[in-house]
Amino acid sequence: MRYHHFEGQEAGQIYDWQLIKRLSRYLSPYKYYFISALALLFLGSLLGLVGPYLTKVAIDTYIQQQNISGLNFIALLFIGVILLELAVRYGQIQIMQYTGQRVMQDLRAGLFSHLQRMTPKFYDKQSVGGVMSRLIGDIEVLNEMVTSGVVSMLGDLFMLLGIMGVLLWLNYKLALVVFSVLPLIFYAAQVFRKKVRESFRQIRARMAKINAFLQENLGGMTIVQAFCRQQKNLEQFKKINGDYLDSYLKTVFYYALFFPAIEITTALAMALIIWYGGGQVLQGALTFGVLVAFIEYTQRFFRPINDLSEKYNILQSAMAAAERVFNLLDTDPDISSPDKTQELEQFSKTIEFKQVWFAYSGDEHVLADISFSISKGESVALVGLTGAGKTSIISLLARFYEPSRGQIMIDGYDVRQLNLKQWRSKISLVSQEPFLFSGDILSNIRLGREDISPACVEQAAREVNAHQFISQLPKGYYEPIQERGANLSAGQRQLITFARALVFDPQLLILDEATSSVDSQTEALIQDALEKLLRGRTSIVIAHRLSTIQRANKIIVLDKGKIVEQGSHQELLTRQGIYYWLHQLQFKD
Ligand code: M5T
Ligand code: MG
Repeated sequence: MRYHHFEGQEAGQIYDWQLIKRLSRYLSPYKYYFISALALLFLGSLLGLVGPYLTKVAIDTYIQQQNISGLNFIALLFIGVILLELAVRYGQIQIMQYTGQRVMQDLRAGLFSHLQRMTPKFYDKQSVGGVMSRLIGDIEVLNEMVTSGVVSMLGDLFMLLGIMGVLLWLNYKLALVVFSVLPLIFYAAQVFRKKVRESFRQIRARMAKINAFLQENLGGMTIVQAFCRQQKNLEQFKKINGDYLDSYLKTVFYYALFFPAIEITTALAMALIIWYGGGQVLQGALTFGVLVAFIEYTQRFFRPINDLSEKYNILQSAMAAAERVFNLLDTDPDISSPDKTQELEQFSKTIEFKQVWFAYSGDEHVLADISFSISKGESVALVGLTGAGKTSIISLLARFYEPSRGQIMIDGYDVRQLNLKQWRSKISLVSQEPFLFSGDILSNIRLGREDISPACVEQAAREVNAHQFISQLPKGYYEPIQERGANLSAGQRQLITFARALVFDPQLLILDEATSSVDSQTEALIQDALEKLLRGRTSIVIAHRLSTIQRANKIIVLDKGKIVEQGSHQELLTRQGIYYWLHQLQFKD
């Protein structure tokens, strides 16, 4: 289901209703909490109606009769009712907050788990900051709505109806006089609603923009500073920051108009009561107590209306937030396991690319008619200039993207038929940019697989020559790693990702060799590590280092998304084609 931006107001209501219905589904696990909170809310409102009536009784009955003990009783009752109301409201707030927090917790977890299913294609288009603002900001706004906004709106509404009922019961003529100002209020509220709605949508969207901008620029601060982009960035930031302010001020403007309008209407109602009601009292048609009760009730009557518009503020921004959250939840991952999957316990024969075409977007093909095969135990090297499409090939194999034409067959099954999780678990991927998470070295190598013992981790690290530098760190394998591995060198990060690939003992190793230049000693370590990593393993290697390439069973040479040569090192050299030329280039230095 999609939510569109409706122009008309009626459509807006239907639309809000859909969102509220969908939100309330998240309430169902906590429905008993919610129901008891509602019950308390109504009870609280009911108790709130009692005070003015007690005042009326005190004036009209006990003061009239000069009954001191009766007055004492009323005063005590008054205090008792207020204390009870306090207790009820306390309970209501506690339960409501608890429920709201649980719902938000569920929603946040649901959103995160959904985000984990999204493919790179999604993240290519979305800014991390924008997604973050949905996870944190939008859900916070929703939280506000659940805990205070909507629910107290119900209470307010109940209170309004209650007061109207009591007023009519006390004196219907005076009540009608008071109600005569209501059309004014409804009109003001209507205009206000319409205006504020759009600005709230704008506010949320602009906040997301600010988030996205911050996310990107804080992440790339080194580059910003290195290229002296600060001034330029600041200007950009000032611009989006200013846009945000503008839309915020717009709502402030409507508020600044609306609240005084309500105040004036309240004053008008009061004046009417004093004028008409006072006249009635003089004529003896109304008791003094009823007049006082009317004044008190009228004050209580307009207070919720004031509140209602305050709450409306929250509801508006919550609807805008809900819309964005649900839109995100409704974006299906474009790649997932099929309903009926082909189980593949063991990769045992071949991987085959059959006339595969691929475009990241539209029909700008970055891969054209790619066909090759790898048998189990073979090592295949992909070679080609930058941008030739090497990384794209392995992204397809790991099913991060879907080919636009052609098939990728694993042991004779289309990769699309396979259970996605099972297929990925057979692969260890060492990506071109080594990515480390915050945590320690140990957790970065075994990535949450607690069944892999520290001893195993150490063995893998020794194997890929990472143990040496790790053991020199103050805390060894428990040395904390900062976000993205900022406290390690590029070469060290690479060795850790090798250890990670090895410790999972994959049936297929995919290695996108980083081209980062490291010192010759590290280079030798990496070289050696690579050899051990690839030994006897089915692997696809995007290789830049000659020795890695030479050792491959098959070398596939790519140029502008096409396979131009294929064969062993010797075969390709004798052909004297592109490979030969690349080889010559490397040998020169
Ligand atoms: C091949 C384009 C890129 C290039 C071509 C990753 C990525 C690439 N491209 C996109 O449009 N969107 C993307 O997300 O695809 O790119 P590659 O496969 O990454 O090339 P490579 O791995 O052979 O290059 P390199 O530099 O890693 O050796 O035209 O614009
Ligand atoms: Mg690449």
